[in-house]
Amino acid sequence: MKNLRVGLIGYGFMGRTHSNAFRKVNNFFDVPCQPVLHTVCARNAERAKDFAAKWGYANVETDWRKVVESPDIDLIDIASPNDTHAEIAIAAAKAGKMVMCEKPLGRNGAESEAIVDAVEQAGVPNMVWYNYRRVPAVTLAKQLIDEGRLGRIFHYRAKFLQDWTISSDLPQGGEGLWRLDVKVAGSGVTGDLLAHCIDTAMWLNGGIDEVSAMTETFIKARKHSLTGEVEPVGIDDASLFLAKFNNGSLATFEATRYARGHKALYTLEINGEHASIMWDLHDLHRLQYFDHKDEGKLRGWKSIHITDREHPYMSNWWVPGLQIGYEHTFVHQVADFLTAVGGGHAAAPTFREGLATDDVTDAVLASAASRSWTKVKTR
Ligand code: SOE
Repeated sequence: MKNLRVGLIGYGFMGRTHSNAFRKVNNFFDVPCQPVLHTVCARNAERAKDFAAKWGYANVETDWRKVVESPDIDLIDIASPNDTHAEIAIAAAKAGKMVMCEKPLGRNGAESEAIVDAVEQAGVPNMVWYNYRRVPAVTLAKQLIDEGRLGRIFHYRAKFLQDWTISSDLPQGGEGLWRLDVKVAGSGVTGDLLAHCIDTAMWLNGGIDEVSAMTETFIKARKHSLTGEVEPVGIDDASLFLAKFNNGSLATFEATRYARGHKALYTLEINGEHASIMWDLHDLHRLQYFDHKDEGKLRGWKSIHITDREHPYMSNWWVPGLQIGYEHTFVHQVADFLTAVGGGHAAAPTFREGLATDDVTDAVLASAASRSWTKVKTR
């Protein structure tokens, strides 16, 4: 089996989810390559060393350019803050490396377009870590839709609710809080949370044609962790939008970090002509399914426990009835990436698909700013 030497840039929460996936994938999936944790790169050398020791990286580096240029690295995995994605991804592509990148791909469509151009010109495999596609229940939803079981789709409804930024004492910027700094993040919940909902939605139900959005920044100024000054907040704290899909179906999307009591509640519902689907991240191993074709007196919502061998990915894990969780979605993503690369195929979601999501988030922000319906850019 071929070794695939990984250079990880960034060691935060996402660096951990990715590292765990690289380590586990060969234990559970028959894939053509074996990821080797070659180098972890981050600005803080001491913490990078601790991370390397904990996760098994052989080397530590503080300059990402050295990792990108190293002939000993095959794959650059970008898990650093959003403002670093474009520069690293473009350099990695030019160096002929495979590139994986955390979501959102860029801080906006223009940045993502430059990244897409770079990987497509270089012809290197690439993938964005939109991990929720790889929740077995969500993958099953995709199969059911593609099999035509829902028939014509009328409605799509998605929400991603959190509550961790309600306190006005919470600073913006710096490690752990860069998601609140618009210069680093690009946007607030639109790029951080709605991007997940949009990626899943377009995968399940096709492209989005136009949107009408409303955003709000509830806390207008916060102390910046790096400058110590109270500075205006440029991110959206909440973002809601109506959308029309290319297939004619209507949608509502909502994301906020101000829904007290909700830590990471991603839910989606799809209503078709024949059947409906509901899914909830807090109960991620279940798919709620209603089929109008069922016999009348027994017709009702089914709660399908997605743990059987015929469910997506599940034959690779334990035995029927035993469920898996959040971290496994990243293992699935690595497994799919390695299988695709081994077979000479593109691994979805490609950077081009990541760009399509950023085009929608751009339209959402533009619509909120102009208070009008806005077409999503077509490419
Ligand atoms: C934000 O809190 C966050 O960590 C996102 O950045 C992730 O993409 C999401 O999956 C969970 O929430």
